Amino acid sequence: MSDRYTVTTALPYANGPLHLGHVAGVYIPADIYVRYLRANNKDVVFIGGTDEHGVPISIKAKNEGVSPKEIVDRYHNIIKKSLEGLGISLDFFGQTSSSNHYDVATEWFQKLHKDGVFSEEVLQQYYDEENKQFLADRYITGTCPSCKDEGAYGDQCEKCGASLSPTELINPKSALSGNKPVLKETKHWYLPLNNFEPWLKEWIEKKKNLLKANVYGQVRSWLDEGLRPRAITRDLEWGVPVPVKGGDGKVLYVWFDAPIGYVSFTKEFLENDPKRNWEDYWKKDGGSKLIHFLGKDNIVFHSIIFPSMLKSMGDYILPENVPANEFLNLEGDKFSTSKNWAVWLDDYLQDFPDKTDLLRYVLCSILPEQKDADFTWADFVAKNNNELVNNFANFVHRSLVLTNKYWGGIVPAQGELTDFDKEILEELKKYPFKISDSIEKHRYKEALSHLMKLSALGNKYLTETEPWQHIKEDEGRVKTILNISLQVTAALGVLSGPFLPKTSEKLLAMLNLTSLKWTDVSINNIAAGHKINEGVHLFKRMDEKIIQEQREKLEKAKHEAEILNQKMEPQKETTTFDEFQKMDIRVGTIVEAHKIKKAKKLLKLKVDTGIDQRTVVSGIAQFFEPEDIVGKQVSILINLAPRTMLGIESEGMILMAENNQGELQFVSPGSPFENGAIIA
Ligand code: B3M
Ligand code: ZN
Repeated sequence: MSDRYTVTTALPYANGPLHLGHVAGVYIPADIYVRYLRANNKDVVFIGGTDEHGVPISIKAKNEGVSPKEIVDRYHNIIKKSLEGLGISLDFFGQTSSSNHYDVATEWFQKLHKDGVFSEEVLQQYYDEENKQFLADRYITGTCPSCKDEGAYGDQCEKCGASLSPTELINPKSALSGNKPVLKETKHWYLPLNNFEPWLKEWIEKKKNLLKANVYGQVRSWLDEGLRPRAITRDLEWGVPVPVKGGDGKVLYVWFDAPIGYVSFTKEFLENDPKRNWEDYWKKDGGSKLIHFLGKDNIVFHSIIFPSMLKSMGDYILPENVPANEFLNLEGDKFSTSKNWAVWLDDYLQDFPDKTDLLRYVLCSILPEQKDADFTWADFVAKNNNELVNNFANFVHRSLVLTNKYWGGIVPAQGELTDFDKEILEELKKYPFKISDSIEKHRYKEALSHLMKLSALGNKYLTETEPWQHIKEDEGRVKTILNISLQVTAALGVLSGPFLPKTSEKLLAMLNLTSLKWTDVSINNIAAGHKINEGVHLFKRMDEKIIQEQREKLEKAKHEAEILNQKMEPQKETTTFDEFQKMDIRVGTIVEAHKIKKAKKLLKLKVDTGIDQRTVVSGIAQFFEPEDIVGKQVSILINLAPRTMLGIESEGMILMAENNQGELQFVSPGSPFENGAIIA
């Protein structure tokens, strides 16, 4: 292992809080890895932050009537606090809207521009004439050419996942005005990925054995399809301004500036550090290994686009590995912000403030490393009760309690060893290596299962040797058994550190052990004669009613989102009082109602308007039976110009209320009222 590491976590967009999907895909594995490296005395920087550009952020700001900066600061703080709450041990959590980031991204663009890396193209792009704005990415919607979904965006169809360009949309519409956009000429800069293709192919092939199969497969298929130049500028206001001639009114594409954030944040973090220099973590001379943690939708950016940028910068290192994860689902369905189908990290921390290690444990045990995985509350409670309480905490508790009970907390010495004792110690010796090996291969689920097998081994040892049965007749034997149990317990204290940091800390404090290092964990972890402290339960049994409570909470949030998402008809244009006064609306009573042959939707009504009795044809047949509405009081517009429908002259209109589902209700007086009364 080289001794220096630059570890990054993909930067979530700062327009919402984090949910467990983000946490499982990126932060849990990254934090385990970094804690492991630190425990092995490696020199690490662990860098994360929020991605604060891109159209969705501008749209959210516009909808709320606030500045984009206000939005990104708000969510940056929420995200940062929740990650700290979960014990994600990032060294620095930056913002791509910071002035330092603007400086670094500007330098990169200028250098690559000067070196002739980019190509330029003048092209036709959609433009909203009312808002005087080009419509990049999500500012334009329309029908997806692949699946025909009507809600596709200019960069992607969320229904079928197709990646799109705005001109491919059928019936394009501006997300700003709703108008049909026009094509207008504009100039953009491109990163000609095609130029990097031969080099990328070679580089990826060399890494084939190191990369996870899902990552290699995705990169290979991009390369096999052939790379095309990719636009790296946009006609937008919010973003890093394009810092070269002709760049007025344009900004860097969010995906160009965001990965540069890893570099700018490292720089900001180490700015005032007299001992460490940011360049050691990014330039070839420093020899650092760059590891990017991310979800599968970000693979191409970290294994094709950003490496091409790093390579073009000349003296920068390239990613050593890109351990991307698949997606986590929730109770069988995809996490969805818009449908509010999510467990939000900040919510979890509020509901379970003292259960952060439990969440880390559950997420690590189901990490979507090779394929999508599912988080369920039933599994959450079961894992707590069956694995953490019954296995891990139970073993630790028995070792500590018995030592305190028999010898006042003084670690007893080993006597003569039986074959079984030797077997246990032989096994114990292997665990630090097993766990290290899995972590270094980015197999975190497997690493955690080794840890749990070690505590199961300890449990089995105590259960089979039954020291409580022998304390009276053979104290020497019991001393050996407890000594060995405490060797396993101490190993668990250190080896659980990357996965369960708080538990590890508590356990080591109970053992009164501060000096044991990962690299020293073997069979002599705690010395005879050492004084330990009282043992407390590390995990508590959970009531199964939590499952129901949390499921109900999910359903409730989803239902609330459904109501919010119901599309209300947009408000009509302003009218005047005089215009409104022209309508003569009266209370009337339906005195006759008949079906009309060959017209499924229409009823022929006779209405008493207080002035006369007149015929009205009304499109309500699908909702009301004639016999049910005779005698009903309604509102009727009596001065509507007569219209003939199916040969029947209609002399007015019955007012109806219509909801989103197209259901109808009469607009009637609250209690019986005179026919002919004026409604105004
Ligand atoms: N913000 C995309 C995402 O959250 C993007 C990652 C940037 S990493 C440099 O999925
Ligand atoms: Zn589609």
